[in-house]
Amino acid sequence: MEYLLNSTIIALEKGDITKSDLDCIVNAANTSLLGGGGVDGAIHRAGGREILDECIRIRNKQGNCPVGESVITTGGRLKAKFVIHTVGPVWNGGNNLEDEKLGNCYKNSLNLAVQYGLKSISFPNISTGIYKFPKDKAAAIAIRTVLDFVLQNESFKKIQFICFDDENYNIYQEKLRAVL
Ligand code: AR6
Repeated sequence: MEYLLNSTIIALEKGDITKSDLDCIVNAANTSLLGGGGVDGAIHRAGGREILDECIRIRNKQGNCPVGESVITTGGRLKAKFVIHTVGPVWNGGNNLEDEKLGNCYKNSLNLAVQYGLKSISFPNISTGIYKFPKDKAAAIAIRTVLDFVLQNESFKKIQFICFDDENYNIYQEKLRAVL
């Protein structure tokens, strides 16, 4: 499913983000940047050692990556040239700035992609797996943050939401239909 907002295509896909051929994919990482399960594990497995080596270099330089912030590495063996690693909040009842932190993940990742001159980006459903952020709420934040960004910044050709599970896909489909 694709929509046009200003000059940016907003796309919704179902599937595996490691197969994406966009300029960059976003990883739902953790503060250590050293890999993990879920989409993080899949990206490191598919992209290979080069990604981890760069994560280790970044970590040695700046320490842990704070929640809501993003760093960029090579895409290694992936089709995507770059991976933007962002750290989503763990859901902890909703009164611990979870919404704001999740919005920051999307905003900071988009800003980093712009800094690197990247024209297309693919997002997984950050925090909605192991970190247990409610999917409906997470989708609303992701969509609002991305659309707000696009209304202020025309530099992306394509921004994709890629959903691994049917539940997220159906939620995104409904919400995007309602606003675009
Ligand atoms: N492609 C796209 N989406 C995927 C893929 C894939 N290959 N695999 C899983 N997802 P999660 P989190 C979806 O748990 O909740 C890691 O251990 C999945 O269905 O990967 O942010 C990190 O190191 C879900 O909708 O990330 C952290 O410790 C979404 O990706 C922790 O998990 C996010 O699920 C981060 O937890």
